[in-house]
Amino acid sequence: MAIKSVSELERAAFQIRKNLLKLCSIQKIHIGGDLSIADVMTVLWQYQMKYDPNNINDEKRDRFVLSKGHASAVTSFNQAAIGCFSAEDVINEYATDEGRFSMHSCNLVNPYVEVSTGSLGHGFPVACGMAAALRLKENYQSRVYVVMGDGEQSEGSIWEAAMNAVHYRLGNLVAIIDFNGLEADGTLKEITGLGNIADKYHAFGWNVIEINGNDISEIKNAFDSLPDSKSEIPSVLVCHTIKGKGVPFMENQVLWHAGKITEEQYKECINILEKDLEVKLH
Ligand SMILES: Cc1ncc(C[n+]2csc(CCOP(=O)(O)OP(=O)(O)O)c2C)c(N)n1
Repeated sequence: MAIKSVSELERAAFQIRKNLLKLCSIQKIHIGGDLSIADVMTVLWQYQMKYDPNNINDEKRDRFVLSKGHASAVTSFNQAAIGCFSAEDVINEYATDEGRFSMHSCNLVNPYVEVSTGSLGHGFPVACGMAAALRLKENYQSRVYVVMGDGEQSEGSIWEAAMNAVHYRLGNLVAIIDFNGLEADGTLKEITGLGNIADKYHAFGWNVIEINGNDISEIKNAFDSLPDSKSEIPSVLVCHTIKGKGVPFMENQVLWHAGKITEEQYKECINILEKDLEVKLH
């Protein structure tokens, strides 16, 4: 059942962060980029997408591709929230030999993953192909949502896909860019420096929606404003976010691209997040 209200979505995003930090106190995960995109992923999975965990091969389902495949934990916890499996499953099986969950998304072991990802720059072109294929079906309604990193934009395949999505009129494609300004080992500006990414997609012919990607209400409005899946122009949500969002000692810190926290740090984080939620709900 989709969540409708902003306050319920705030609570859901809090629970996602809590699960992420619990896992992070047990295993090393890509916590920085999980936290930056946590709000968008919560609204996407728990409000926006048409996806029935009991009928995952339904032709009418929306498709999701995690092009920044290292944000696997935040994806799995959202899938747990809608009933694909439990959050405890994710925590217990993460990075174990027989487990379905690990530092990248893998559909060989997890049927809820549409496409295995982790090598950056590949998920986006695959998502374009999926959107094009769906448009060949009569009466299609499905959208394809694809989440990318901002550092990932420096892969050449991204721009080939961006051109082709417009050429093939993929109005059922929704690209989401986690624009957090940091990569794995430096800032975006130091490494490739994208300039104005919204202008670039606009110049390629995309419908560009620019939002604060850590504001649940703005995210929800952005999804509500998407053109019909039968429209002919692909949409991109440029989401300004903070890497490590919600945990002050991780925010905007390159070193927290991936890592593990102590039990004490976990308790400190939860205290901060609880206070933060209280403020948001009042
Ligand atoms: C093709 C490829 N090159 C390099 C890497 C190593 N790598 C993993 S995450 C990452 C940083 C990506 O930064 P960004 O896209 O901004 O994502 P964020 O961590 O901010 O979510 C890199 C370079 C990779 N996974 N794939």
